[in-house]
Amino acid sequence: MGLTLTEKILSAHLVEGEMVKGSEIGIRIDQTLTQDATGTMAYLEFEAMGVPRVKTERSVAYIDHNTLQSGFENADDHRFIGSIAKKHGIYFSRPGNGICHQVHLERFGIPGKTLIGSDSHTPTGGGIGMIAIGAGGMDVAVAMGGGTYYITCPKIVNVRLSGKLQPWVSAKDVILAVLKKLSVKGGVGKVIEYTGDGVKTLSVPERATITNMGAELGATTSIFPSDDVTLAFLKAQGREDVWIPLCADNDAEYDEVINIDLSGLVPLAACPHSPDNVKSVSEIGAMKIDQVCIGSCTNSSLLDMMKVAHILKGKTVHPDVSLAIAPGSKQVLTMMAELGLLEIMIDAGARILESACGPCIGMGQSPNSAGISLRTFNRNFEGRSGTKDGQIYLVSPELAAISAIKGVLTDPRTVGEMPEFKLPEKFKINDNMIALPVDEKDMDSVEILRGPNIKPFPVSKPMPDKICAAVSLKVGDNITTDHIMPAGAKILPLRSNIPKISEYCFAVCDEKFHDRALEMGKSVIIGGSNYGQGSSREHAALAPLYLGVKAVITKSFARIHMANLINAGIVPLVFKNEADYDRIGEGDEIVIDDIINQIKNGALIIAENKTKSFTFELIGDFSDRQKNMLYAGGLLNYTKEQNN
Ligand code: MIC
Ligand code: SF4
Repeated sequence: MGLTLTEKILSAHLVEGEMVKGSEIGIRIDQTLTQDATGTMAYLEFEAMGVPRVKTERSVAYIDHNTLQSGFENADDHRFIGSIAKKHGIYFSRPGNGICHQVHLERFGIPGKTLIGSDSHTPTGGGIGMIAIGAGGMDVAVAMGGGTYYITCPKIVNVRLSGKLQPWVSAKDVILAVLKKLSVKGGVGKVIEYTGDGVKTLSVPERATITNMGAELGATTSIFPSDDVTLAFLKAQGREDVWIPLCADNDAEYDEVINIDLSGLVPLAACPHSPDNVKSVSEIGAMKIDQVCIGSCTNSSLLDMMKVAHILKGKTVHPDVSLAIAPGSKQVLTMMAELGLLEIMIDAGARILESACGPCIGMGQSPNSAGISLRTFNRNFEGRSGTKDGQIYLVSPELAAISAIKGVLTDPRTVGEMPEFKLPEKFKINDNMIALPVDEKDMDSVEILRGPNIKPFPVSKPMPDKICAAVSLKVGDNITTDHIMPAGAKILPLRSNIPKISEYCFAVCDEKFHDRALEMGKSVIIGGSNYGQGSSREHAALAPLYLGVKAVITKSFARIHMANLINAGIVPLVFKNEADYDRIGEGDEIVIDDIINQIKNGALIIAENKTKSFTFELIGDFSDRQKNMLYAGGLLNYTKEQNN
C-alpha cells in the first residue's frame, strides 16, 4: 500500500512511537517560529531549559502581533525577544517585516520539512508541502532545544479537488466550503491533505490561504503537494534550491475522502460568530455594511492585493464604510508600491495599515457598536474584534473589496470580467529586516534586555494524591481561547505578566471569575465540547494555573489547548457520559480520590460530586509521557526531573 504525503513526511521525522493512528508519536522538528504575543513566554521557558544555542535547522522569532505600542510593554517585549534571539541563534524578523506566517512562507519554508510555531496558523506552511503545526510556547521551546515534539498520529482526510475556480471565486471559498462540511471540530486528530487535478490550478498563496484556515477545523495541520507551482513560487523568492517534488503515492489510502469540484463553488461568508457558520452570499443577501478589513495571515499576499487593487481602481470607498488594508509582509507592501497597487488603494480611500496582524487580533480598527464588518481573516469569535456586539463576517478579498465600494454585501462575480492575475516571476527580495544572531563564540557579549513587564511564569506543583475542589465556572460548547484568555489592544500587552493578565481570564463569560477563583484557592472548570478551540496561546492554561485551577472537565477538548493544559500541569478530563455535564453546577464540590493511581491504571476515572451525592466516570486518555508530565506538575517540572 502506498503512502500519503503526510505519512511520508511524518515517518521521515519519526523518533518515537509507531505510525499507528491514534497513538502518540514523537517527531523531529526542523524549524520553529514564534510571534511576539506568545514569544516572550516561549523564550523565558527556553531560557529556563539552559540550552545555549537552538538546535533546529532554522528558528525565527517574529514581531507582528503586539505592534500597537500605547505603553512601554510591547516595545520592551520586542527588545527582549530581539536580544534573546541574537544570543541563542534565532533569526529575528523585526517589527514592520510582516506577519509570521506570510514571511515564513516567503523566506524560510521548505517542502518536506517539519515546522512548529507558537501560533495556531502555522499550518500556512502546508501550502508549500511542509508539515507545519501550531503548538504551545513550551512545546516550541523544547523543540528549539532539540527536543522531540509529540502529537497523536493523525487520521488523514483527503480533500480531492477537481475543476477550476470560476472567476472571482476564491481560495477562501474553498476553505469556507470545507468548514461548512466538517465544522470547527471536524478536523480534530486529523491532517487534511489536498490532492487531485484541481491542485495545479491553485497558486502557492491560494494553497496557503486554505492550509492557514484549516486551523479553524481543529485539524493538526493541512498540506498540499510540492509541485511545479511550488517550484515557481520558490524560484520567484530566489529559493529554488530548497525545492523538492513531493506528493502522495497513487495508491495511498485515506481515512476519509471529500470531493470538491472547484468549478461548482460560489462566493461564501462565515457569519457571526463562528468560522463554520457558512452561508452563500446570495443566501445572506445585500446586507448593509459598516466596515471592511483586508489582510491577516489568511489573505494578505501580493495576489490578494492585486485582486483588491483591480476592484478598487478608479472607485471610492462607499461613504458609510471604512476600509482598512494590512499587507502581509514588507515584501508584499514594497511590491504593491512598485506595481502601483498602493496608489490605487490610497486613491480609493483605503486606510493602509502596517504589515502586521492588526485588526485580526483586535489591535485597532474595532468596528462601531453592533457594526457589520467584512473581514478577510480566519476567526470571527464573539468580541475578538474588540467590539463586543460587532458582527464579523469572514470573506474573500474579492468579496471584501467590491462590498467596500458598494456599501452592501456584494457578490464579486458582478465585478465584470476577471483579468488573469499572474504572480511576478521574481519577487522583490530584501531581507534587511531580518536580524541575524551572533556566532556562538560571541554569545556572552549579548545582554538580554528585560523590561519591568516581564514577570516569571507561574510554577505548578506535582500532582496531589487527591483533587478536592469546587467548580469555579461552568461553560458551554465551543469555548475558544479568546473566551478563556481574551486578546485585543488592552490585554495583549500583558502577555508577559501572568498575574496581571489573569485578571481578564474568562472575563467575556463571567467578569467575576478571576476574583472568585482566587478566593476559592483551588477549583475545577466544567466545559462543553471542543473546549479551548482557536489559538495556541498557552496563557489560556497559565492564567487558570495561576488562579488555582486543578482540573478541567469537558465533553471534548481542542488539540493545542489540551496539550497546553498538560504542559501547565492542569488535568484535562472528559466525561464518559456527556449527560453528567448537566448534573454539575457551579459551586459543586468535586472529589477525585487517588488520582495518580487512577490515571496510572489507564481505566475510567471515578469522580464524585460531593454536593449532589453522585459519582460519575471520566476519561483520562493520556500517553505515558503525558501521565508523567501530569504527575510532575507540567512540562517544565518534568524536564527538570529528567535532567536530574
Ligand atoms: C490568533 O489568531 O488567535 C493568534 C493571536 O494568532 C493566536 C496566538 C496568540 O494568542 O498569541 C493563535 O492563533 O495561536
Ligand atoms: Fe495574526 Fe490573525 Fe494570523 Fe493570528 S490569525 S497570526 S492574529 S493575522
